[in-house]
Amino acid sequence: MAEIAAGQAVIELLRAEGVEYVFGVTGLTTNSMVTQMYGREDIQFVDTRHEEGAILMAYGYSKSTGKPSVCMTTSGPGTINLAGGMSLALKGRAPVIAIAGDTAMEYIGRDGSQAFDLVNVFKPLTKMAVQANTTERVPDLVREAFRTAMWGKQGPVLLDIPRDLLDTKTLSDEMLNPDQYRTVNPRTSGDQAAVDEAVKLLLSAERPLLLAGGGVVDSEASIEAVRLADLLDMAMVPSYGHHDAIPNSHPNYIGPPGGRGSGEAHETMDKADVILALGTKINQASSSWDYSVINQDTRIIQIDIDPIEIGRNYPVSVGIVGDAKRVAQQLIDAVCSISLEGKNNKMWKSEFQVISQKRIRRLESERSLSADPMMPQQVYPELTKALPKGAMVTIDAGVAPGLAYDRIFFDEPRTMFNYAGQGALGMGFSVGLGTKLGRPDRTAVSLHGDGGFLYTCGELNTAVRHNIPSVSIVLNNNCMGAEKSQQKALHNEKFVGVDLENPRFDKLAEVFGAKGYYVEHSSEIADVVNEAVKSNQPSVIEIPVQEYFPPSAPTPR
Ligand SMILES: Cc1ncc(C[n+]2csc(CCOP(=O)(O)OP(=O)(O)O)c2C)c(N)n1
Ligand SMILES: [Mg+2]
Repeated sequence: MAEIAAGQAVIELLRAEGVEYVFGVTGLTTNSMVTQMYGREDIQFVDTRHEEGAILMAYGYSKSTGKPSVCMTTSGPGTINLAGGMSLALKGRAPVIAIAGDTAMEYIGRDGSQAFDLVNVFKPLTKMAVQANTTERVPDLVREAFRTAMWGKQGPVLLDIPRDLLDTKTLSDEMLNPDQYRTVNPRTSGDQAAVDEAVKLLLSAERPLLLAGGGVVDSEASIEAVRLADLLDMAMVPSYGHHDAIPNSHPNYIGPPGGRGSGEAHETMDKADVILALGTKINQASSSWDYSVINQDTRIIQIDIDPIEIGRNYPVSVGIVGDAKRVAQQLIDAVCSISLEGKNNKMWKSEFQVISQKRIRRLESERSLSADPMMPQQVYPELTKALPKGAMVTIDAGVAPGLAYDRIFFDEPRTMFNYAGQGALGMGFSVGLGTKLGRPDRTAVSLHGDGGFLYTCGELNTAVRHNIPSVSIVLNNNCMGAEKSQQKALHNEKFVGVDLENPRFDKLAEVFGAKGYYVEHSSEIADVVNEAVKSNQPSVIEIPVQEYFPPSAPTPR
């Protein structure tokens, strides 16, 4: 490559990775890069109204596509504003690359204006946080950022570039393709002896259960997971937050575990004699990490790309390090080499199908609810009617949106997005926008409480300017319900900081130039959601709902 402006070289390095959007807010220190996107169609700067919105959108983009995403922020406060979203990207295993323009080298380490030790601020929140120290190193460090974000268990990276390394500088770089500097689509096979041992255990099982985790989504192993479950009559349960790992309409599907999941999933997990934990660390929310859900006698086969996760939370009978898709295929091959039909566990299948039907009946019984304002449960069957195939749903924290865990059915991977064990209220709106930018062919819906929606709803302005037609549903119970329920149960109803007075969210949307809808009757929900989707404009639907604090899903112990 001929000598070009160093800022332009950074943009070309991003283009080599196929980056189409850079999310961020401008600042003096990034202008040499940002202005290089002027007038370009192949790469656009999505300017948000706050850096947190930028990184949350990047997160949604990565999770909906499986591709790396990029945000670009300025020195000090601009980049520090990424911390919340960065911690979500770490917990949610999203390859988000944050390029931070820093102050010039001469202001670092002497309390210069906006100078902070960003590398150390972000070290615990990233897979790698590094500062460039010469202009010539920048291309290699950009490649290192993508390599790090994408290998193994994916995650975020911070690349700090002091502005004087780019401003007025030029670079020439031999532009490499990603497959020249990192493994693209890497598939690590599992140890064959361990695979054979796992198959022996699976074939001896009478009540096998597949626990499908985020690794199944990340490695696109859903088809193999279902094939295994079919071959061995395994009950299927997703790990909490990864309900889209396996099709929820499959006859072997039970329901999600977790406090906001289903007691029926817990009941089935408890009965299993062998659990095949595929692509999962067996997260805390799925099992509480005790024996209240998983039976102490149950034998566990665990498959994870990250060796540190094997046996970390439960003792395993067989542990296999590898890519979920590749190892699942190895298991299928090994089962079929013994018997092409696999092994039927008919009695178990009829037993777990009775349990899954119990869940369906429990959810159906909620259809007879009626109240004014409506109960939040009433929203879900109506919303489900309106969701087209492959719709992506982002669930914010909060008790009313949290009812979605047990009540929305996911049939395709990369359609469910949540706070991923990071737990931040308010992530939903911007993440939902990012999913829509990533997959414009799919409908994107985000579910919020009234508390969570105001966190980043300033990005309604970004949605309108950049024409991102996501549909946001605000379940308004006029309180921080999840916390009010705690103060009610554990603190003698001394309510502090939990009752809210809100603006009308539909009117707020209209002020921003988005569509606003207000729905008081459950029978209108499906039509309004359909209308919002058809409008192809950013839309906010406010639904007033009762305060309702459901008990946690029951556990066997
Ligand atoms: C960043 C952050 N701050 C605070 C909390 C604690 N928190 C969890 S849920 C919640 C209230 C949610 O209220 P709302 O969004 O209205 O949903 P609701 O529970 O009322 O349905 C709060 C304050 C959190 N999880 N994350
Ligand atoms: Mg609320």
